[in-house]
Amino acid sequence: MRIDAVSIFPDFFQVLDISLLGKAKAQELLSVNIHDLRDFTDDKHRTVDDTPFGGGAGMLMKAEPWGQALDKLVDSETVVIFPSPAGELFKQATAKELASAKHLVFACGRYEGIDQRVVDYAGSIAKVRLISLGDYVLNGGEVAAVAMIEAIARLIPGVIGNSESLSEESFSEGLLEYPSYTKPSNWRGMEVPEVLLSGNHAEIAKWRKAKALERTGQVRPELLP
Ligand code: 6GU
Repeated sequence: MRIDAVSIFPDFFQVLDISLLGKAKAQELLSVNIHDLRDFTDDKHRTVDDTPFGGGAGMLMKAEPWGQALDKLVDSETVVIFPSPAGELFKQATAKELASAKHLVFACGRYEGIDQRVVDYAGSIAKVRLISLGDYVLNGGEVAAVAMIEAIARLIPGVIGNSESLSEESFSEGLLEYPSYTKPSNWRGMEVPEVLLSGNHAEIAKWRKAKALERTGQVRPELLP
């Protein structure tokens, strides 16, 4: 998979060079390319924002730098993602869907957002998704894009190296993950649940399922079947 991200703060994406994604890139399963939106301006001040028609607080991102960036990066096989609190919710199912794409472009807005015609134009040359990380407001799309890229990239076949850890994690069966323990079996007076020390795999699986259901019911009851 190829991922491009466009932003006025390319440094936000440096964290992607750490660990998992570093491995994915080393295995050549993924290439990530970060672009500075200001490189797509032609004026001396490298202007990317302007005041909104109709008035209102704050600045909007102007269309043409985005137009130039999209023209360079997008083809008909691209999925263009606009991180936005006004978008559909990003879920594990969204990550799975996007993990099979050939090419993703993340268009990261700042300020009060991007001129709507950029989204409409992107939709005329490629598939477009407006995607939100959750019901709260971030200062820009970069942190959301980094989170989405990590969630997507670890699902690319071959990246994680242990497909069982994918099938047993939270959301893989629509439930939150059961609690886990490692050595020592007694830590500061707290014991590991005895069934986990029993070696009885059927009983352990039963216990884990019950704990996953219990935890999901307590904190995310809307996820229960
Ligand atoms: Cl994707 N962008 C911004 N700016 N804020 C958000 C978000 C995205 N998701 C939740 N809040």
